[in-house]
Amino acid sequence: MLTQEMIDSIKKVEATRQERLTMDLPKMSAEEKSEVLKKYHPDFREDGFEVLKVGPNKGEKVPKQLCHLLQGQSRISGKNLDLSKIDYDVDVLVIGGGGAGASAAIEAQAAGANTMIVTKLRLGDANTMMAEGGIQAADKENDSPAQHYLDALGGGHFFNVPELLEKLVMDAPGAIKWLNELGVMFDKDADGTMVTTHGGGTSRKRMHACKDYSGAEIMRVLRDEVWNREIPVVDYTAAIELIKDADGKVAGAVLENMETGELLIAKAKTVIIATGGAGRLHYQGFPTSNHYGATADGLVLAYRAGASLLYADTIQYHPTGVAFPRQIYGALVTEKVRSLGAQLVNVDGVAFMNPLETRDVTASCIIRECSTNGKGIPTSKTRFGVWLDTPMIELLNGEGTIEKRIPAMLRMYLEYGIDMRKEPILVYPTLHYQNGGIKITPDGMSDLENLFVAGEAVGGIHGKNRLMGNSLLDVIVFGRNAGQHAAAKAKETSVTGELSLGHIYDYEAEMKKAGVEIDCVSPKLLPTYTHGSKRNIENN
Ligand code: MEZ
Repeated sequence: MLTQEMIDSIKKVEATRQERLTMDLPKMSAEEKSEVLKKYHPDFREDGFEVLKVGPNKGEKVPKQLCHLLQGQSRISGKNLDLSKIDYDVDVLVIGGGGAGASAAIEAQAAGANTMIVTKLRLGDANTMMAEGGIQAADKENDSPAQHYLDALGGGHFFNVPELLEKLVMDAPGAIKWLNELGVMFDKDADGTMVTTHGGGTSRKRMHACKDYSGAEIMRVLRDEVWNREIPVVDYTAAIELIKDADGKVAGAVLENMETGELLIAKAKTVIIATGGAGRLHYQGFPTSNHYGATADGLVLAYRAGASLLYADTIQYHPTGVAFPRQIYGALVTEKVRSLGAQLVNVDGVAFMNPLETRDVTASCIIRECSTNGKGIPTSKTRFGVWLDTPMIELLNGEGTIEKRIPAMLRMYLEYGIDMRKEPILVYPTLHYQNGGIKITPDGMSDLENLFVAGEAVGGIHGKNRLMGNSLLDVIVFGRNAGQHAAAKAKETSVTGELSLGHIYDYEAEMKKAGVEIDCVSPKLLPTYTHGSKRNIENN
């Protein structure tokens, strides 16, 4: 039920709507952006971070919850494991069943490698499935990979690793073609031309979409392809530590059956981590748009084994998470809503910014509006939101646009009696993406020999802030890339001597020496939602 305060504010939004329809909302200057980021972006809140005491990134700050997990107690600690008893023996072991894992497995198998996917939930239970707005690729005549590169570089504050970004944009048109040929039903005009839109920070319309369930459609097709190819999938089984061989090369993983707790050994010539993000760690008490399994497991496994992280202190808060109703608090309201013309409007009916600034800037401006400026709309005793003026979409693009272009969003709100075609919706930033992750080279390999990484677990592609649609893209580009290189590497490598977990014991010894106070077991695998932990997301 809308409160009286909300109803009164909606009247103000309606009163200014006609004038705002033709209003040109200016973009912010570099100085203005930098100021608002420093003041309001959660990445700049010192109390949200802790400094690592051990490992390759010792001395660097990372989000508190991640720090505790990276310095947590191993799940194999105190357990007597027989590493000579091998349960699975493959060429390429893919850890993770989302878009990156599936793409990697498809390519690895196509290259002739004996490939297996292991996933703690089911194939497709991943952030890829939750992605809504689309996937970027410069494949129209007025666009080019160079233009795409410049947009993403600016969005990433010039921190993107150049070789990784180059690969992302150069391989993008091929990624769309691959998906299209596999059967993804992209939005197309009557003549078959792909429909493309803008996203925040893009200079060309290059967002390809499948309505507002682009990720689900892509995952549907990738999952079918994995099944059609009969690639083995071991589900409800988590990887809990990496295994090395006598030469220190990564050579498999310890697995834990999520139902029985049984520990299993998978030996592999190469391993691909495709475990996704960390939204379910609820950094700084934020709600999240992420899948239930997003608990940074891959980062923990790789870090303990000695792989470096890059930009692990930069997190993306999607500007428009649901702020009301509370049943879907934090769920994603796709950026496409703003691409289609909806403005961000405060309690007084004022459009306070251009809605297509980059995500970090937009999220910061919303936080400013709801905090210092006192222009947010209360959604509970402690929370606020701002309006996303969705009826503008129909006025700007014609009646029926919302149903045609963002039908899932329309349905989600109708479930709660809110018709976004007629009334604006309330939004607030939600924890969406881990910009940083495990450091890789363009062939997808981490610092560790034979350990490859793909998807959201990678750091560096997007610099310190990713643009919309570049995540589904990196999942495909770097997923396929890791699969191809891991398969090629598997052909020329062999597992030497006995399997070992010595690196885990060395890391434990390093933590003891550094006086780390261990307060959790990691990887976390699943989030804990108890009454006690409810306060995690109450602070906002
Ligand atoms: O890339 C994303 O994160 C994306 C497309 C999200 C969205 O707003 O739909």
